[in-house]
Amino acid sequence: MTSQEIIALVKQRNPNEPEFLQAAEEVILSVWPVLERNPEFVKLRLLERMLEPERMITFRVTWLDDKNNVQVNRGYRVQMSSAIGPYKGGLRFHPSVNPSVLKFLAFEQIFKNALTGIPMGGGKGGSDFDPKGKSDAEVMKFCQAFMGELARHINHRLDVPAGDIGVGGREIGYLFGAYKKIKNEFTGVLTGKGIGWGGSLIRTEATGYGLIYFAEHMLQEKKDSIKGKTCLVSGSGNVAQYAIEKIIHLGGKVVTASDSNGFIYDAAGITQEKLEFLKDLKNNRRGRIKEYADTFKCEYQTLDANQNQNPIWNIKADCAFPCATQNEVHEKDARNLIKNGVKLLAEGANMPTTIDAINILIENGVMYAPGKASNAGGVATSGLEMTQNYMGSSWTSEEVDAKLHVIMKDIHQACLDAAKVYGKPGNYLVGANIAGFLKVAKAMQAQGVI
Ligand code: NDP
Ligand code: 2IT
Repeated sequence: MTSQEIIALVKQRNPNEPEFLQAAEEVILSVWPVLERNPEFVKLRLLERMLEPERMITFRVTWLDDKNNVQVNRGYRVQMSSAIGPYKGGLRFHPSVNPSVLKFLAFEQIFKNALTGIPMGGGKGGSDFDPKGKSDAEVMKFCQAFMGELARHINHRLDVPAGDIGVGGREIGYLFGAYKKIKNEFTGVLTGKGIGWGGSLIRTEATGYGLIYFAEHMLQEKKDSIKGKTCLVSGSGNVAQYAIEKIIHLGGKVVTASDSNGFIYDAAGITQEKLEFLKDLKNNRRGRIKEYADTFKCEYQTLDANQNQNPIWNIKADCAFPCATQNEVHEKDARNLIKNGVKLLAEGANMPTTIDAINILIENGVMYAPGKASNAGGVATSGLEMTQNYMGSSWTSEEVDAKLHVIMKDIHQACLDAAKVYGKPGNYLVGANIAGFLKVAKAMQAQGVI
């Protein structure tokens, strides 16, 4: 079989799933040299097996809103791969959630989790439920109804969900409470739990902090650092907030942040004080980012999600960190980033950069880190939360942060090593895909045809 034949097969088996095909094609092409060197992997059809979810659950979620109207949503859990550990990955609540989006996320998660060095398989789930504009009571009722079904399919040794877009501390609390009530057991079945009831210190910060630790290692390869760099960040949720915070800690300047309505351009830089305002705005008051621009008198521009160009990437800067959602950096954006002097793009979101945009960045010598490597700090710290739950004790912030540091450093090195062995030195995309793939492939080979 050739790589193009496998791509054709995936297309034929998964029609109308553009995001899944995009993620699949990227991995198939970059790991192909590994298959050429290991005919046994081809014979065992390891890649085709990884591209087929081990199990995928779709279910109805029915709940009553505040006006006592019946609401119907769709829930999912994609249990993609358990080759190296229990299924692990977040839950996304967003109206755009569908099988294609969740399969792409679950597929990426296989390789990301393998890169962390912690034994975790790949999974993802969620719902087309939109938490925006819903009361706390409605979110709670939805979470309870969602868990009413999901609880049958997960447990702390089998499948451990966590947060993602639209699922943060509030939702994890309601989901955990519902699970505990249904199963009559207190276990670490979810990660991202509150401190004091099984959560890990630093899990909230981990994805954003880990992203910047990873970027700092990339810059060190060029004898450079984040200090003094002007940075573009998109999004203003969990990942964006803590990426901004770590850039500030390390002496860099962040000039942008966004939500699905628009973005702010604060040329003076987001300070820790302004960031605290943003956290309160987004996490507690659940407001729109325009309020930041109104309060701090900086520029604000609305965004049109249907355009294949995003003006946030057309600002003079040194580094770019997309931290909102998939396909938010297009071909034209990549050209704008290069024109504006950007030398590094590291993904906080999952698959925020289109394949064409990635190729343009790499061809033009921009250091590019794929999310499955650079945003792995979140799930890695979820892995640390699981370990603490199994042990029945917890580590200090300093201990967890130190472990996160080591994990990001090791992932960075694993990417560089694999890229070098396969003749693409410095190519983090190829390195991440190959290093993750090899670990999972060897486990599948050892476990037989299942
Ligand atoms: P949040 O829900 O906390 O924040 C998401 C942010 O992105 C919000 O600012 C949101 O704006 C914006 N956004 C979401 N969807 C869109 C869209 N379709 N168009 C424009 N803006 C959008 O999510 P997270 O910060 O947790 O996740 C952000 C990204 O990081 C996702 O790709 C996620 O998969 C990835 N990720 C998350 C990890 C985690 O630990 N949380 C770990 C690794 C990756 P608005 O408020 O208007 O919706
Ligand atoms: O995309 C991701 O890695 C996450 N949303 C975090 C998953 C997790 O299990 O912590």
